[in-house]
Amino acid sequence: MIPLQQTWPEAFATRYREKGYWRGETFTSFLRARAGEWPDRLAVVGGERRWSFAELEARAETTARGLLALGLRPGDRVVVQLPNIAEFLSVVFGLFRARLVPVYALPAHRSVEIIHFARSAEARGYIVADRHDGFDYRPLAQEVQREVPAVAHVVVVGEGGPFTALDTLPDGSAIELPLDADPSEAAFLQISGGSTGLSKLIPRTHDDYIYSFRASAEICGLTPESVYLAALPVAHNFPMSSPGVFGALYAGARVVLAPSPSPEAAFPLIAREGVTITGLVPPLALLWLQAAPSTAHDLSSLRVLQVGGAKFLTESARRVKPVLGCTLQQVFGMAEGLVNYTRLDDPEEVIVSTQGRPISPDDEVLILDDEGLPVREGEAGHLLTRGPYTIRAYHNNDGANARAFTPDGFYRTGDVVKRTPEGYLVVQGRASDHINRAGEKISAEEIEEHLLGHPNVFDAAVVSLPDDFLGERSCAFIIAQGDKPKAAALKAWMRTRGLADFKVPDQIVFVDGFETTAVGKVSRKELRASLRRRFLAQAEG
Ligand code: OOB
Repeated sequence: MIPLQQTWPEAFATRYREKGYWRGETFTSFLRARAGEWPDRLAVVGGERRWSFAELEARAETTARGLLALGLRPGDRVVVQLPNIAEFLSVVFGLFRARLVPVYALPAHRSVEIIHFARSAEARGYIVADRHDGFDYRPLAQEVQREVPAVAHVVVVGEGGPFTALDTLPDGSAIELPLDADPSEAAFLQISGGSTGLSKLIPRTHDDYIYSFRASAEICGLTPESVYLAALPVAHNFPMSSPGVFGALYAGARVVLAPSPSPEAAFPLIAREGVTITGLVPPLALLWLQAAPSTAHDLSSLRVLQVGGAKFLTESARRVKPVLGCTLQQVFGMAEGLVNYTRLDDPEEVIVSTQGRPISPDDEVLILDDEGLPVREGEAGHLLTRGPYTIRAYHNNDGANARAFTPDGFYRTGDVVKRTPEGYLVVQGRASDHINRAGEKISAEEIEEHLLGHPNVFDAAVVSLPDDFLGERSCAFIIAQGDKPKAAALKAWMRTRGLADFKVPDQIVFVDGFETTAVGKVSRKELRASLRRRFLAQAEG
């Protein structure tokens, strides 16, 4: 087994330990501690399942043994693609117990994304649900195995079909479980929003990730009496760790998993389970604000509504308290690390008009101009960061690392922000070419590559357009060749490519040509910017 090692220089690692951020805990050790302290306390509610801390731990151990008995070996990477069901937690804690390394995929991902994760993580296993949201994951798993034969083991939660079902894993009672992980090892690989090209893999260590959700749980006021509703897909960093399901379990609180974030699914759960805190992306928060006044469900247990993943406009933010009767918390985070929160006791004006301040006193934040010099206080600039839970490198990706990190280890977030005198960040926009579609990050480049695969597409440029509901929607400008396809047909063709549905362009605009300058072709970045500008000017005029 070759563990994925921490990438912080030793001097930083020492400091983070001395300051008590990194405490040497692991996922396995903290779950064991909770199960020891509160064996019978209800920890996880998902569908019909209601598991105590002891039951969660016992299930994790059975899963760990079963996966090793199946043939996985400590150190192997395992792509996990599960919706918000209780087994998400027993499976990932089982993987940690067996020293297997989860690679988190979203339920919306399809063959293109999963094959990419499996290849770049060199995965040997893939764990899926049988079906979710009308989609059968087993044919997808067959396709992934055909393309990436190294994925030797597929496990299905539910009906196994051609594969092993989770509850019929081979008996592993005689298996000797490995010693617990070194806390400085990568516990799992998270996926990046993918601002250029395909998603990158983000190695997060036990030390750094546990610090981030332990501190988040404190900032969010979690106690063993709290009830956290995972409404967003739990594989995403926000509902996973800000404070998310892990922060909740760490605090001894209860996790409730919602099958969907819609008011129809979530409101009855809030009422039934006495949910005290949950997190949403802005478009969902708007839907909740719309649905709440006329709902028959009692939402009065809700104390905190977190909103993040994309910019929540101040005017919408102002409505949260009067409509839902709870405190809004803005969350501006990234899977690479840095997470900012407004604090629960901040003045209302700070809560509605900023995206919060960092978790840690040791989160270093730089705001730089295009030349790389610090902007004057209060001016907008590029956000760079370094700290006790922000990665120093992506997994196995020298090209991306050279672009995304400075030589002294700052991560270039791609976001453009301002800082208030009190140290709160206000997101202005971003420098990188991705579309933030309701919190889902879409790389313009990745979608352009796909469009170029169509025989009647000569060239394509994908940009974000403002959208009242989604925040941003994607628009593809296309130069056709030969028979010009219909927009609907092109979208339908994109859907057959095995891409997550949210990546299919929302809008397609055919153009005769792209602007080039006198010196020749403009950069794709400038091209996208100018297409976007011209389109918006025309739409307004
Ligand atoms: C979260 O993580 P990712 O990795 O999906 O996306 C990170 C990017 C940020 O760089 C920023 O561009 C955008 O998403 N973003 C926001 C935002 N929160 C995230 N932009 C404006 N306002 C916000 N509040 O999205 C994520 C991870 C952990 C916690 C919360 C969100």
